[in-house]
Amino acid sequence: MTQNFDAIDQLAVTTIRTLSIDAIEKANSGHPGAPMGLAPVAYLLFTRWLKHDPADPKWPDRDRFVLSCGHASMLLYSLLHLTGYELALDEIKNFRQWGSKTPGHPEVEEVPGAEMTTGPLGQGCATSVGMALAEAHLAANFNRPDHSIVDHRTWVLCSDGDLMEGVSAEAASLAGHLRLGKLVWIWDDNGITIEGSTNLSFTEDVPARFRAYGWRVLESDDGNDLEGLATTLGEAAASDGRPTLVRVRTHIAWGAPTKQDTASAHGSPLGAEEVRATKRFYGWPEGEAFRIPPEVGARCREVATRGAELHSEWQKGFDAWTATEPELAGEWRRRLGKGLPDDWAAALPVYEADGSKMATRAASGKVLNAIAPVITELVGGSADLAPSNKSLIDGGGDLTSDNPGNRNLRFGIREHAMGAILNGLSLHGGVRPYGATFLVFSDYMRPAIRLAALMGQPVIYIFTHDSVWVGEDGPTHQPVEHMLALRAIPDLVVLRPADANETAAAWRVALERVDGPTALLLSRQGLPVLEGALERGADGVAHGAYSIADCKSGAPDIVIIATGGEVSLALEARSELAKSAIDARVVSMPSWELFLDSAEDYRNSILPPAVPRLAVEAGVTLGWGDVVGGDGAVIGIDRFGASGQGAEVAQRLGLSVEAIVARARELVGDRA
Ligand SMILES: Cc1ncc(C[n+]2csc(CCOP(=O)(O)OP(=O)(O)O)c2C)c(N)n1
Repeated sequence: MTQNFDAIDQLAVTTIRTLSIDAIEKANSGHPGAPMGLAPVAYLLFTRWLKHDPADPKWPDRDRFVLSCGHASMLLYSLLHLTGYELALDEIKNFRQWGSKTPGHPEVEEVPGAEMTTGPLGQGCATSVGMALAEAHLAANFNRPDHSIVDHRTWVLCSDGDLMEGVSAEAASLAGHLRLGKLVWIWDDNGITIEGSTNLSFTEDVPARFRAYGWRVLESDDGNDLEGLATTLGEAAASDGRPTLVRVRTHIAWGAPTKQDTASAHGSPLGAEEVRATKRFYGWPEGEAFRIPPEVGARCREVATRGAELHSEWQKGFDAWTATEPELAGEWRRRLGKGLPDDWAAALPVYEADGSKMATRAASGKVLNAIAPVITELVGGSADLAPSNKSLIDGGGDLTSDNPGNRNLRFGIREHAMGAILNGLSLHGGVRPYGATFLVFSDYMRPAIRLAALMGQPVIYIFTHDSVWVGEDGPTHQPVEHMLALRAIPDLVVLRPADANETAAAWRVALERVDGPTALLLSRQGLPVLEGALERGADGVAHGAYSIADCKSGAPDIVIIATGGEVSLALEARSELAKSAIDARVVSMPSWELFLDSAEDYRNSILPPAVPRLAVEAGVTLGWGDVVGGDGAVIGIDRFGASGQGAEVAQRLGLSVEAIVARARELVGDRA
């Protein structure tokens, strides 16, 4: 099929190239090479294949487009501007400047039309798998024989660096397994990275690797041949049931006389001389910057017209579907609006403090299963630790290629991809994703967790086996620095509940959060159901900390602050201290972030400024100094753990009732 390209299309491609060059030149910063090489395929995608409506970048049934090689941001901004998104030319002239809508790398909240924040290579590719999964899952649950309200593709532009990163390999493996047929990655095979030729470090047979994952691979040998590229993209758009990798051979900085095919064109402006020579080569006025020929503007804006038509066609179908499926439509609206069902919290289980013990991971599993029938958008799974993480939805079924509507995801041992896929599920909308593994392996997910926080995505992490009480598996499996490491991520809420009731409250906080991720840190070992946690825990957890056992008199002699499993130790210590007339308050502090967010009056009521404080947590002490203040003390673990029985390891590393009592006595002045 011939695609009828004319001189205006060629001119449009050159416009994308020169806009990118000019913006980078003006900013004196940026990456011109990739936009120059990728302009033809990206132009085709945006104008002929991508289903999108520039007037409504949030149209739920739009195709998702991810620029995984975020350093090529000017390519995206040029296309968004030309095709009619709310991104003025002045924004492009302000590329990379404070407050502009054209940040150095695309940022989802800042750039209308950016589906996600990219820049860390590999993340976009892996995240796209979550978007495609969400599409398949929602299509299975919401489409009806006469109405397809969910039917779109997920497209990715990626670079060598994206495909070198392990996270893209993990995600591609899973995408092939799940046969995500509407997923297309377009690989900018330009053979150049920052240090030079890819021959330095990347000589594997990438197409063979992807075929082995179960992908279809298409190849286009000339990244400047619009006709050839269009044929290939057309094939890519026609799914054969497998995800598709399109390898496009391009030239970095195509047209730059001395910089084409060199690493120097990757990440620096071309320079005035080279810009003039490049424009001369393109047949472009040398002296004019940010030039958009009117016929190019008009041609590109046809996308907006076509997009509006596609959107309104979809809307008609959606309205008809709404009329025949009112209940389903209500559910759709609720889910897309990120609202929880009315009265959902009534489903949360409650536990009596009857002396029984329950690991908080077990409590979490019970909470999940109690709310899953009500909160139907909950979809998730574990990186092969579901039995330990208690993360399966009973009766939810495995989400497979044959049953994409099911709710239990089997991520395999792919924590990093799991993190990114959770982001993709969340960014897509319509589902509420959670992922689980041991806390110690949260390190394997950290880049994706950081992006979830940066993008404000309400992903839920279930991190179990949260301390040295893991025991016999030894220091490789015993987290010590992880709580602090997670707390260090801005906008991530970290919650370490002390018992079953606090666990339910922590889930509540996580579910009610719509603008950022939440990590639930849960114990492997059984923990007593604590008195007071049911009555005051729900509110207390939401405030980040509360007094779970107060002093007997008006003011405490000491406040003992603890988190998770250490709260019950602190409570025992309080009873011991009472024997020597030391009147202690125990504060359960499941979340630093929420506590710091609480009103100052509340904080002072929980931690009265004049009272000495002792913090107890089975992790590194770094950071606790700020909580206890200069006169306070911290009991923690500033070393790796050790193999042995959990309770013994903890005891030997200094976490015991006796140790807490002794330190508390020191702080208040020995009264024994
Ligand atoms: C995870 C990660 N590591 C390193 C970088 C820094 N970096 C930016 S681009 C790039 C590689 C550039 O090569 P390629 O991906 O082929 O892009 P091209 O040179 O073709 O533009 C690197 C190492 C990054 N952005 N993300």
